[in-house]
Amino acid sequence: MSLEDILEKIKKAVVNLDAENIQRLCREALEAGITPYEIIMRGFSKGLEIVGEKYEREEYYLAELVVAGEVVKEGMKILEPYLERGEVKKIGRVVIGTVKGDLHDIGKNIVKTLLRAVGFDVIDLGVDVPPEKFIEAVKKHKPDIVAMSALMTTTMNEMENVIKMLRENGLRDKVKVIIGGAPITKEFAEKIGADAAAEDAIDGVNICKSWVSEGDSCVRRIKAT
Ligand code: B12
Repeated sequence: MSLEDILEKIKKAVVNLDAENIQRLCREALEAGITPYEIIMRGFSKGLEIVGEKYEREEYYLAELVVAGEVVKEGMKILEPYLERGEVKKIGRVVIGTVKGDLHDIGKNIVKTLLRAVGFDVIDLGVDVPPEKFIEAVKKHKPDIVAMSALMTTTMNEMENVIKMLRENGLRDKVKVIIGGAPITKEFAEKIGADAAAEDAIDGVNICKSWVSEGDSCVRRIKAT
């Protein structure tokens, strides 16, 4: 079986809500030398895209969205140990969360795992995070970066509320703000005063890395612990 075939099978397992075979397919893919990232981007994400389209066409309903999410989570359990590199030198600290009203966390969790893999200390606030909780976490953990995820056009505006509240609390110039999620664009990031919008998880991780390695004025390197 070619590498393309294996990735195609993983994509189809997500679309067909095949929780039974997803872990076996992920193991096969890793054994064949496919990277966890390729499995995520070309298998899981492509599959979830199709699930979303089916939902829009009313071929799938909420129950199927839930199961598709679970299938990916099962698959991620196999990939995560390959993404976590154990003891790595800490290069910075990120507070991450999915904004208020939004329960989507698959993308946010991928970003978290990759950030940890490259050496960030990541504080995950979870889903449906109100602006006050982001502010509280910034005060408490003093991160270099605040990262927010939103998957719905109806919740993305919450990101602006977090940025406004950072400003009101005199914290905006102490952190970089990166946003991501399917509906997020660079134009939106500019409009709401975020520092960057990520196209995907890797783009986001690269942007965060560039901020800490640039030694940006508001980015404080934390000591390896
Ligand atoms: C799975 C899913 C669910 C699952 C979520 C499970 C979970 N634990 O996350 C469940 C069933 C809970 C769900 C619920 C709902 N969903 Co839903 N869901 C999806 C689906 C199919 C996939 C989302 C996903 O995980 N994609 C894969 C990940 C990997 O992609 P991603 O999140 O975009 O993340 C990538 C990048 O964007 C980036 N990224 C993401 N966040 C961040 C953050 C940072 C900082 C960075 C750097 C990068 C980054 O990195 C990731 C990897 O590259 C999408 C369809 C779609 N095409 O997106 C609909 C979709 C998002 N859902 C939708 C809807 C309507 C709903 C519901 C309202 C349905 C309902 N009637 O109840 C509810 C809302 C619940 C709520 N309050 O949040 C709509 C949203 C439409 C809109 N208004 O914009 C979509 C687009 C489906 C559709 N086509 O209509 N959903």
